Amino acid sequence: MSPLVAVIFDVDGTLVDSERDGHRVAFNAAFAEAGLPDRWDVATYGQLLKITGGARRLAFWFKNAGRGPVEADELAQRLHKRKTEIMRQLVRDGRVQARPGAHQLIDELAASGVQIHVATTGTRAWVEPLLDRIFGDRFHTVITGTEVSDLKPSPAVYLEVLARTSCPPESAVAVEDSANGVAAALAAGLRCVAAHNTYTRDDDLSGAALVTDRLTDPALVEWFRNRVRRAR
Ligand code: XBP
Ligand code: MG
Repeated sequence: MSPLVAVIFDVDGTLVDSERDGHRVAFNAAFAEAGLPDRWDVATYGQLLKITGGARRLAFWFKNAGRGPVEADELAQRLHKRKTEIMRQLVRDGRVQARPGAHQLIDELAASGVQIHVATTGTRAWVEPLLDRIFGDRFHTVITGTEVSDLKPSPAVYLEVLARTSCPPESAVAVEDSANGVAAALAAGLRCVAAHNTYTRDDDLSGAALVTDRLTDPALVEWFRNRVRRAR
């Protein structure tokens, strides 16, 4: 097995618990401000998470509600812009928290000399302040949905990290929480470990080398320790 040189983290649902009390709240606030009756409850939002990317999620919703494709896309773009501003404010207000164990895992990997990167579908305008606020200066390369033309399950965001860091896929591992994320990592040729959460516990994560329900799982910590030791 190739030595572990880099670990690439997903953000939403993996490093932070951001969906239910972050993005969902921001989408609903944007609907309300625009005078629209649409609201996403916790269960509905869970279903919509199958569509990655906030603007694509909105467009899918509006089309499903019977709006024409052009109107749905325009409305989605406009609302997503506002949703992104609201999400930035939620981040500033400290409403999005690290997933338990995220700091410890990052600290241990950093101490072992592994490079740590981020590959997310989310928008850079909220991703950057969020990572700065919660994790500080921990990440070497951060690629977001803003820089790539195709979102997970496309491998584009992972391929971009690998290209920019000149890292071969067999020397890196992705950490994900969802079926779309695992599919994206595997399609980029990466190994992947998955820590699902409430929203993704029924996702098919079987392509991952290890599946757990928490970042604090000793099996996950041990999995990395073994590979880091081998790298040295
Ligand atoms: C996360 C997403 C994102 C967020 C919302 O998926 O799909 O769209 O839900 O962020 P992953 P934006 O964790 O697989 O990267 O509104 O900025 O898109
Ligand atoms: Mg995710």
